[in-house]
Amino acid sequence: MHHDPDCLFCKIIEGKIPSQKVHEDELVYAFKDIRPWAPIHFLIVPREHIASMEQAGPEHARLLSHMLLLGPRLAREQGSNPYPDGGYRLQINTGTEGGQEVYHLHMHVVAGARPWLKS
Ligand code: DGP
Repeated sequence: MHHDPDCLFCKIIEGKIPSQKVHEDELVYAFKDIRPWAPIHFLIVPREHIASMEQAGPEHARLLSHMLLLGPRLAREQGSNPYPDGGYRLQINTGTEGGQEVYHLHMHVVAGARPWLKS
């Protein structure tokens, strides 16, 4: 499995940098975002170092479907309000104009507020 010793999220997955774990399994590690946008905000990160969605291919289909299906389950476990009045946001930022800061693929799971709606 590809690993980058200089990558922040690889270091978090290895436990070299502390994090608040939400979930882990053989494919992913999930932990709370250090700068939350909402009361519930965590990241689902593949154990394999894939820089972004631009490097993802058909060989990652199982991983990507796992991430997508895990997001809602973990959002509910973390206390997201029930659908349809509650809900959650699943977001993968990609590249500079996509707002990506950390170049290790990750999916944001955000719930418990609607910071994206202007009030
Ligand atoms: P993005 O912009 O999609 O690349 O989001 C990267 C997120 O990673 C950002 O919301 C903040 C979070 N983050 C950055 N450094 C750390 C860290 O050291 N620990 C944790 N828990 N989160 C981090």
